[in-house]
Amino acid sequence: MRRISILASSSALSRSPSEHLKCRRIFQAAFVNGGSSPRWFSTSIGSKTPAGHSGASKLSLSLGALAAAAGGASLLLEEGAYAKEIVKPDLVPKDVVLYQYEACPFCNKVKAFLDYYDVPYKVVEVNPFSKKEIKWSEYKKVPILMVDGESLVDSSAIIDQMGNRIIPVKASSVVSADDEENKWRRWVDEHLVHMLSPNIYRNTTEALESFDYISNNGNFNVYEKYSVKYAGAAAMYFVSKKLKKKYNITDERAALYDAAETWVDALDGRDFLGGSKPNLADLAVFGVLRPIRQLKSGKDMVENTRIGQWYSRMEDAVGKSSRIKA
Ligand SMILES: N[C@@H](CCC(=O)N[C@@H](CS)C(=O)NCC(=O)O)C(=O)O
Repeated sequence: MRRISILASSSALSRSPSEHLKCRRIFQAAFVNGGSSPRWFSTSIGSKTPAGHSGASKLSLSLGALAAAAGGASLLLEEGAYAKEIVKPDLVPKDVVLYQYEACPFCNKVKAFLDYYDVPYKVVEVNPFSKKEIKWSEYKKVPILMVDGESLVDSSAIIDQMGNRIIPVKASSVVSADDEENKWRRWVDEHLVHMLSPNIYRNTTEALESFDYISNNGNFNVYEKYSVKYAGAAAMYFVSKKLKKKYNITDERAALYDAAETWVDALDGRDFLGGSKPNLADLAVFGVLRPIRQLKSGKDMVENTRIGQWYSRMEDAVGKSSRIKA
């Protein structure tokens, strides 16, 4: 369903000039809300075109009349401007199964890719203690992606191989070692992911919050589920202190904010690193941040850095999960 957001003028003004230019479906009207506080709301007005964002936005509301009736403060009416990338149906694999831990950043990187390219996939949640779901595999980490009977391992390699398969036009940039996209994909694997554990387990409250999420979403038997929350939180609290040393982090929050700001600087005023659409680096950053977004560390990051607007654009572009029932 196409979404029309009505944004009050203050949030409209917080958008960058490039966003104003690039959002193709913006309608401006004058409206009085009696000086009340800014707010936004959404409504569905119809179904999406196959491309999700084609020229079908013939919203012919008489905004002038609305404006005339209301008169006064400025409002923006904006359709969700970004959409998934549609893959040629014959390139989409028939059977895709992701072996994962729900909260694992590498697994979420793969899911961001599959969701954005709308590749249907089943999920098998692996028990981190027994790993019985991946007994058949020599590789003992997750993610493992089974694609039409072939098992792919390691998140970046999985994305490269899937990218070569379903986005042929991208193949040359995927293999080129030193382009911008690859540089930032490497930054995700070599820098950004290391910011996560020290932040989500940084004190007992946050470690418990993280393990509450992990124990409720992971594959644990009933005994593990209740013990993992407290034992896991305690263990990871100490592990995260070691990780801080290993990666030379003194203030973990400052390091997370710094990474977020570094990413926004890399965007250099563009909606996405990929320009008007996300590229594989956008998807990688979004994927690894997604599991922490609703935790205290993720909320703090969005409140204290400029990353929020890009993150919202990514949510819009990646859209609903393409996960199907196993
Ligand atoms: N480089 C790998 C790293 C994968 C990884 O370290 N996964 C963790 C989960 S987040 C794992 O499976 N660790 C081993 C374990 O849980 O026993 C990738 O990008 O996929």
